[in-house]
Amino acid sequence: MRHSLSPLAILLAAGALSATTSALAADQWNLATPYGDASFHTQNTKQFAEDVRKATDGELDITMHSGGSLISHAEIKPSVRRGTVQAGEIFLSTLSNESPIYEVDTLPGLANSYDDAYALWQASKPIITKLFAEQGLMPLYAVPWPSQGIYTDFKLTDADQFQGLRVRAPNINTQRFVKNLGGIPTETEEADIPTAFSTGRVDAMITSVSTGKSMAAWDYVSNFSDANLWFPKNIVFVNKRAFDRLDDTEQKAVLDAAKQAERRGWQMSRDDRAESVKALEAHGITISKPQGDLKKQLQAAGDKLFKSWQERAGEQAKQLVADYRQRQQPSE
Ligand code: PCA
Repeated sequence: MRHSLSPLAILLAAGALSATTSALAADQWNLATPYGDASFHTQNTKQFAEDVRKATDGELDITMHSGGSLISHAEIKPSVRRGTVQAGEIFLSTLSNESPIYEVDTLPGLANSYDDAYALWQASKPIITKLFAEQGLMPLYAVPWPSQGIYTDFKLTDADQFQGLRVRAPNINTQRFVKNLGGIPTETEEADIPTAFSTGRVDAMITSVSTGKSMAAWDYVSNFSDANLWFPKNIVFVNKRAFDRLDDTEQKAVLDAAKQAERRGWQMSRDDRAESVKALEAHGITISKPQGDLKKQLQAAGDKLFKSWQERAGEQAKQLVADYRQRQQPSE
């Protein structure tokens, strides 16, 4: 009988080998992300790895494993905690079962523009850094997806159309939002979207124009309701022990490149949003803003979600929102 090794097992074996044979060789890090090469997030993080390689003359070599090729999304954070891999990228709000803090970038009506989303990240960063530190992790940077909207294979004009509709959702608050509207939420990873539609497991989805484009939404749906729900983020983070093992120059290179990646990533998100809108329209997707009744119904479903969060959120989460309100610009 043949045994095949998983990519992770091969990687671990190779790591053990190089650690014993070449103590003086460059540091090798692995960084796992669930998102594919077509995603601007992945392109940004690849550039981050490249910048670190250049700044350290190859002394810190970060290999990206994209598209969930090494570790599944849910296993990335536990794997970085254990140090199986040194770094990872995840969709931050998938951590909302750990703390209501992780829900703040999926709350309707809180941040409706990139500027707001940035102010919210500035207010969140110290608390999230602390929560990560308690688990031996260190955040490097966070970058938002374009705001979330609703894809359907009909023109969405009234929340009644959600009755019995199976809607793909990428995190808990999106699922709650769908439920508030009378739909049936189904949690599906981004990479599984095409299969979920083609096997008839879902009829509609909530995500960004970027994911709509990279998952070829036009193969399954005809309309995008640009509801501007929220700007959820990806976060890139490292195992703190792995970071502490680096020398000063390498640590500085990582932090500098992270700073640049954050700045570049926010711009890439804006640019990708504009390009994706064009691509969706070129493939025949009709994009509209919710109007009239639908607008009110979405607002009501969102308000309900926000209220329930406020009831569950502790003092720290409430303080975060207060801090955000202070940082928020009057309007974009
Ligand atoms: N794309 C990812 C996360 C949010 C987004 O816009 C997804 O839908 O899974």
